[in-house]
Amino acid sequence: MRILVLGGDGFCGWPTALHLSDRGHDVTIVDNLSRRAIDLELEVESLTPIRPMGERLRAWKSVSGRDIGFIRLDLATEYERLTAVLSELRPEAVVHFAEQRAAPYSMRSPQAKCYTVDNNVRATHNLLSALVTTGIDAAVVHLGTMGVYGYGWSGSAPIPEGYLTVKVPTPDGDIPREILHPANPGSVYHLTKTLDQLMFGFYAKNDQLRITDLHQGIVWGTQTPQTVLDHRLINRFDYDGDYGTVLNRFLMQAAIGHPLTVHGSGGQTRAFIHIRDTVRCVELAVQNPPEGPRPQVFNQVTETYRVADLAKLVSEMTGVEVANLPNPRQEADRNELIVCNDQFLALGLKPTTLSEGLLEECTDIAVRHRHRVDPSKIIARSVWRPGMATSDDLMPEATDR
Ligand code: NAD
Ligand code: USQ
Repeated sequence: MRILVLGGDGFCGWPTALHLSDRGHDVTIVDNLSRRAIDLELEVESLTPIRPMGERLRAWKSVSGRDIGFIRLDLATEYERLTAVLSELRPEAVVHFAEQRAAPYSMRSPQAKCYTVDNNVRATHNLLSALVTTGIDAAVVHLGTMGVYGYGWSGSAPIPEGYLTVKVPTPDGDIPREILHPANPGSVYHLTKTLDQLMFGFYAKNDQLRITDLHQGIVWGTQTPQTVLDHRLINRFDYDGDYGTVLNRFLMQAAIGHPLTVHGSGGQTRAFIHIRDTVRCVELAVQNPPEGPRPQVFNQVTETYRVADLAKLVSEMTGVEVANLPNPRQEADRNELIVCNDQFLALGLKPTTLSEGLLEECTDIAVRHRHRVDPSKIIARSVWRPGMATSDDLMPEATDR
């Protein structure tokens, strides 16, 4: 298939582009490289030394013999160019990763809140409108988030895949309806993903766009079978307080002997998926577009864990202590989370579960690149409301180097 990977320079997009190319698809990456620009703004770099896009693509050609195209384009602001690209390439599938994806970054300042809303909402809407304008009937696969459901709203009831069956009371008795699961975002970033859902519903109903929204959990790990083929293909590894996600942060912290930064009690339960499964799930979604007049939602999740239990696991594996820090986020201190993921399992996904081998692989990467860590970037300092407490640096001697 001809596939556009929007956001294909990012943590999930890059390995997905390689995976799809490896499977014989004709892949073009569209990205404005804004994630690299945000690294400059935050004065932090991926723990792994990611190469410039041109070098990445040349490396892929040399190991695989396959070409991946690249178009530098801002999906949120360059609507005319987007329609031109769609008309020229006529993709059969479009995978949409191209949004500002960090919850802490989205809360760090009024400017970051506005940027996240402008960028994400406009990027998604531009894509949908451009597909209608150009008449391209591509399967759209969007990377959404488990966070649209919120945490704790449904207690111990399993979270369904997008739609909830409810009874609507009428004078003639209750009638059953399937509604979009109530949105309960926990950050401005998550809020944008709930808005995406409404746009998908409208464009599926009005224009018959074929859309799959993947409600993905927290992605962990770094490498896939393709990114290990050459050091220039290495995937990015975010460890800083804004973009680093919890399990990768713990593994990196263990590699440098930094106490594991549990926010609050660590009673938060979250859903996880390994990056190897992310790329497989996206391919399954591309191959299985919806048939009906509404978006299809898959929960792209393989396991759930409590943050404190992850910290305990990493601590026992590495001997590094756990630190319970003030939580910079406005979130429940403890929640249950049971998630349905039957659709991907039915499509043949064999989940990669959190195993010591994979944790060690990730720690190895962190150990190999630990000289690149700036310990002053580890503590999460973006707060949900002004005045919320954050921790001081836990390794000030290393920070002052
Ligand atoms: P990332 O920031 O590493 O990658 C996003 C890419 O999109 C970047 O390369 C960025 O430059 C590009 N981009 C952003 N705005 C753009 C625009 N307006 N025009 C063109 N390109 C643009 O993020 P990621 O971790 O790879 O996440 C990808 C997607 O998956 C996001 O939408 C995110 O919400 C979703 N997701 C990620 C995770 C996770 O744990 N990383 C979990 C669930 C869902
Ligand atoms: N946490 C810690 N210590 C840390 C970092 C995080 O205790 O050092 C806690 C947070 O307070 C939170 C949980 O771990 O309770 C998860 O935080 P995270 O940063 O790993 O994940 P999150 O902010 O939810 O965002 C990530 C991605 C986002 C994606 C989301 C999927 O950045 O793009 O949408 O995971 S989900 O969480 O399922 O909504």
